[in-house]
Amino acid sequence: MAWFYEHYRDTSAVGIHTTGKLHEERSAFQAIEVLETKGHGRLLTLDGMVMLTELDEFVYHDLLTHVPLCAHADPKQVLVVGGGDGGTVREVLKHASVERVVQCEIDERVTRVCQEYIPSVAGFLDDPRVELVFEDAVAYVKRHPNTFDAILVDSTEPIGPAAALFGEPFFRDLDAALRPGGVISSQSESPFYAPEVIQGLFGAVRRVFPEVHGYYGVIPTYPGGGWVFCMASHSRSPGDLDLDRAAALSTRYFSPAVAQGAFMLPSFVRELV
Ligand code: AG3
Repeated sequence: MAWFYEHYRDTSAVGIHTTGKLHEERSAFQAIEVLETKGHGRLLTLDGMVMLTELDEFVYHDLLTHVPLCAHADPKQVLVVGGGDGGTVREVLKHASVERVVQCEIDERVTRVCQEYIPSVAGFLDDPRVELVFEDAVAYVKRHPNTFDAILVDSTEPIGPAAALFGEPFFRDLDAALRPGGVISSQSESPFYAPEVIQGLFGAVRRVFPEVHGYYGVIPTYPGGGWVFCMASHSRSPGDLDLDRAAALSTRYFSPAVAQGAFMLPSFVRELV
């Protein structure tokens, strides 16, 4: 039995006990692997980095999705940037107000592989409200001004094509793609191992949006475990969270208390956002 390790910045490693390889390929964009594990269900890696395990993906997908959607007054049109595994879309679909969710993923192979091997995550993409787009979200967003109520940035590490998803020009385009009252969220990396990525991202977002709020959760299979998220808009703040809607969702991590508590940041995280 082999162990999978993601070595992080030559500083630490996440280790997961694997029991077999279900799939391995090199797409036009990256190496894609799905591994069976002893205690984490199935594991998806891209270029050797953990994207999700079935054990803990719910924490990440709940936070990225339900926090901004519950802060929005009435989200109908939602865009997921990246997120090719379908986990964010699965959570978006839990919101009764949502009429359409577009998943814009650059690498179609990620979605197809997850549909085949990780149906607990990708098995909701055939819902009639879902539209799958396979192209670089940087270009897609530019062509869709004033379209979405919420845009959820489910990116990989800021390397290669994903690097653009952490910069000010992209957030300006997201702002233009939002309808009035719109809100965005973005996964924002590890405060232990990538503090400068967090600072860079929040700095860029603050130059575009007046309301910018960091929140935090623990995803054990990501480097360092603790993980930061960003919510931004022109008008919506944590005080606008609809706690009744939060309570009505069927979720394993998210709850009204979590919706509010996630914004209560440890001091060393507060300094970064
Ligand atoms: N998005 C990737 C988060 C970053 C993980 N980083 C790492 N393992 N070094 C997750 C995609 C889930 N939809």
